[in-house]
Amino acid sequence: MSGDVRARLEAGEQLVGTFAGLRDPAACEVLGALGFDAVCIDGEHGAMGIETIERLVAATERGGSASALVRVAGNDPVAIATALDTGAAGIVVPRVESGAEAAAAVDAARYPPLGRRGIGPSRAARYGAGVLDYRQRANDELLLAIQVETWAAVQRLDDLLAVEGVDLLFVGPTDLASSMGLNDPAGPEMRETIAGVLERARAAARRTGIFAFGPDDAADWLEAGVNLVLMGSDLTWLGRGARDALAPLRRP
Ligand code: 3PY
Repeated sequence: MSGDVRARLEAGEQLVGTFAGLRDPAACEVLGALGFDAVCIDGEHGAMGIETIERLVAATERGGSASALVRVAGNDPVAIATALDTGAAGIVVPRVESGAEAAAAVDAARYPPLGRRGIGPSRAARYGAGVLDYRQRANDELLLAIQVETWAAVQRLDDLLAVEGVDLLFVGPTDLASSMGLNDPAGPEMRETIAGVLERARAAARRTGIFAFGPDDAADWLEAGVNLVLMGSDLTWLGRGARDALAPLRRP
């Protein structure tokens, strides 16, 4: 499987990753070689199918320094199982809003007795050659993160926190702000709401994660003790890099 992100988080490391939304494996290979701890392939937004996701997981591994995570399209057992079967080190499940939904994610992501994931000897298990070893290690090693990104989830946070088998609560500030009717995902009201979520998760001995818009934002969340910060995406870096390179050439 693609890296040891869960073990590192459990050992107390704070990790920094980024999202991948481009469908060319070269993007993940580059990101995977830059020193990020994780590349999270985004199967939720954009037109990305499972064949592409599998290629991007392999490309991230080729990069050599990052674990490959997959944000699945939704809290769906097929999406979760096929994402893990690619060999990803873990998954991020978007828009989880209740204890029952968190339990469904566990059910789909974990092998019995914790869940009901089916044995599919695919890339994760070396196409069958490593199936017994993988089956034995998967429940202990794969990261299951659920996203808290709606006001309904914040209101039911205690129910989410009570579900065994979830490793990490990952805050999505943009969607959370949107569901609260706020425009600025980095404004003071959001900061306060998010700080409350992080504190309650920590009090329940759960690890936390968050999306950061850039390095300053990421540094603030690391300082605040967040365990996994996923900062920007390949598209962010492409856009910002090109804009910054062009800007001095266009000055009057
Ligand atoms: C959010 O900010 O809502 C996210 O889910 C980040 O990808």
